[in-house]
Amino acid sequence: MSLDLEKIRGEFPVLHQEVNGKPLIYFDNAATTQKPKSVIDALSNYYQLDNSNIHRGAHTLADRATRYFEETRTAVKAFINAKEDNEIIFTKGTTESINLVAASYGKKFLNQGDEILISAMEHHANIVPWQMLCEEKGTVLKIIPIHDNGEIIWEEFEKLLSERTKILSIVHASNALGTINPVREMIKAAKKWGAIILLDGAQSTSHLPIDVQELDCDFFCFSAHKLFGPTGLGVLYGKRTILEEMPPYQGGGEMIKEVTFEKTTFNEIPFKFEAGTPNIADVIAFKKAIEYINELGKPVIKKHEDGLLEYTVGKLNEIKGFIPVGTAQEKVSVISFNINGMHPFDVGMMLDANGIAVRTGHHCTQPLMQRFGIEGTVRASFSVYNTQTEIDRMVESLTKIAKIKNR
Ligand code: C6P
Repeated sequence: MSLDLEKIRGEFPVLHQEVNGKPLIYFDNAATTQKPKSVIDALSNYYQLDNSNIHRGAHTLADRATRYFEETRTAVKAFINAKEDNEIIFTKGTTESINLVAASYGKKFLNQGDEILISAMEHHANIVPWQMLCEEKGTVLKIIPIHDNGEIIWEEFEKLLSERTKILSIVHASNALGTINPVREMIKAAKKWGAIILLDGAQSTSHLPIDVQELDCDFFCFSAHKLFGPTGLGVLYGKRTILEEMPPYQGGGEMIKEVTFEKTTFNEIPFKFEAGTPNIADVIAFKKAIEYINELGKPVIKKHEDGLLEYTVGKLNEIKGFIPVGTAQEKVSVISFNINGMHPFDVGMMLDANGIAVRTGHHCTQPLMQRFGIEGTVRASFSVYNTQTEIDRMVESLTKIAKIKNR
């Protein structure tokens, strides 16, 4: 099945505007995707019709809002094929999900000398929480090195595994390079040593089918805003048996069973990890984003994006001065590059002057940029609503930009 791009584009109001006098071309989807009308309407409808606090009120609106909220949890469970609803915890985003695991699981189960394994291509969200834990507990952070094409060096990964490896926390798809890591094989290898696995699915969940049971990961994290959902909302999936053993992350309302001044007992999962009034409207609207993806079908979306990626790489390789960064075999639709002799920020500004939105800089992966000996890159990342015509316009602009320094 191929996509009806005109219809799809019609569902995203933000795309239909001019920027700097040119029709907007939005190629910053790895930062955040645009939102379809169904998601925007769900947000507005919630505030117009259902606004209420959840899990507590004994009135109709509260019941309705609670039901809608919990329906999203069930939809997320199905979306990533978790076993149970209570394995789905709503957070602020991938960042908070990883912080929750580091702070809760890490504090309880990790000890001095234990090792946490991450890769050289991690986002800061999958580096800093572990570093903070290492400071506190004397655990050790180990880094899996990568090849020049942006793939992990398998032999080095295997060498780093030992009985000291307590956590493997790895990005499923790199935001800065696009690399899809061989997580199935990595999980199998790390499990042999008894490690707990966390997958950072921030960039994979919108492109790849996710089956947490088949993957056999212990934790899986992603952000709603990168898959057509609202900002400020994320998911932490955790295996029930592990979540039940973990102490709460934050204290407050909702996460308790009983409070006295002497002692507090905690609620069941997932509520134990959802202290305070949650992001009700965004959770409810997120169900529409999941439905949107399910209706189109991830394989169809991925095929479209793969086609765009291949087409772009072919065209950009023809530009004198084009330097790709990250050329792994398996990639999501992210293309990172530099133009010889030019600062990525300047390239980004010139593209913006033509209405083309890309991200420039280190993409919150400073150690990765250091690995490549660069300050940053220009990053174009595609989504389901992007077209070949838009790519042609970017290529045309970049050809002119590159000529400034590469005649
Ligand atoms: N990457 C990008 O432009 P939050 O900010 O919590 O929703 O997601 C953090 C995060 C974690 N891991 C990966 C692989 C990510 O790509 C991101 C977010 C955005 O690449 C914003 S820095």
